[in-house]
Amino acid sequence: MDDETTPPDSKLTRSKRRWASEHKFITGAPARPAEERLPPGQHLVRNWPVLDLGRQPDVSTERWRLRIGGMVAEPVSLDWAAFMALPQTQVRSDIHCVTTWSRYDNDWTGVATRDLLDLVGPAEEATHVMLHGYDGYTTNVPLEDFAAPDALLAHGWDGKPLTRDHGGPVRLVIPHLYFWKSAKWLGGIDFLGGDKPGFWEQNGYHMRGDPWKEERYG
Ligand SMILES: Nc1nc2c(c(=O)[nH]1)N[C@H]1C(S)=C(S)[C@@H](COP(=O)(O)O)O[C@H]1N2
Ligand SMILES: [Mo]
Repeated sequence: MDDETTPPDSKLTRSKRRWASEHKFITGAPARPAEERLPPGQHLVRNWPVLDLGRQPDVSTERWRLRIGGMVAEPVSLDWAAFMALPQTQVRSDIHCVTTWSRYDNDWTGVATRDLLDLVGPAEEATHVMLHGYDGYTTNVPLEDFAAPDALLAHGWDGKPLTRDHGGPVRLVIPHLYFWKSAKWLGGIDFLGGDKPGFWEQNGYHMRGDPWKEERYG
């Protein structure tokens, strides 16, 4: 091979290639072409509707804990200080709700799911996670979707603490799936060796929920 035309295969170039394939460090611009930004059957809203089971638990940051367990090397229970001491990430992303509204350009602050995965070390056999809300809500997500580079556990929106009606103090945000997968008032994450339906999934919603494939109902 000719050194002039072959790029050097250093550790850094390998890392950079991986970052490029993962779209790492992209914080704003959507990766999809503009005409594909709005998934089929969706319409844009400017407001931010509130949807939940009708119970909005009042969880202070003093009382809040995040329990992570199941198929992980290091099960943990994080209090607020431990959670806020993790690396902090900012992501701008769009919301797509299965009830057909979408909302563009939401500025989230929180902990990237990837940084959480580094902390707990999922077992090789783990394939899915079950998210638990303080209101008793559950929803299941494939581990690969949970680990998406723009997925995060958000405690801030638009530069302010996430309000209680939208799931504060901490909610999940997985932008590339319908919003019912983004559990509000997040209190627990269980790593599983297989798929299991959560609340809406038991009631007919899709196990994965990709808006671009219109995976609304199972
Ligand atoms: N804990 C919890 N999380 C939840 C829900 C819920 O009822 N409880 N509803 C889901 C649904 S169906 C949607 S569309 C979004 C709504 O989030 P929002 O009220 O911030 O718009 O939260 C999702 N996460
Ligand atoms: Mo929803």
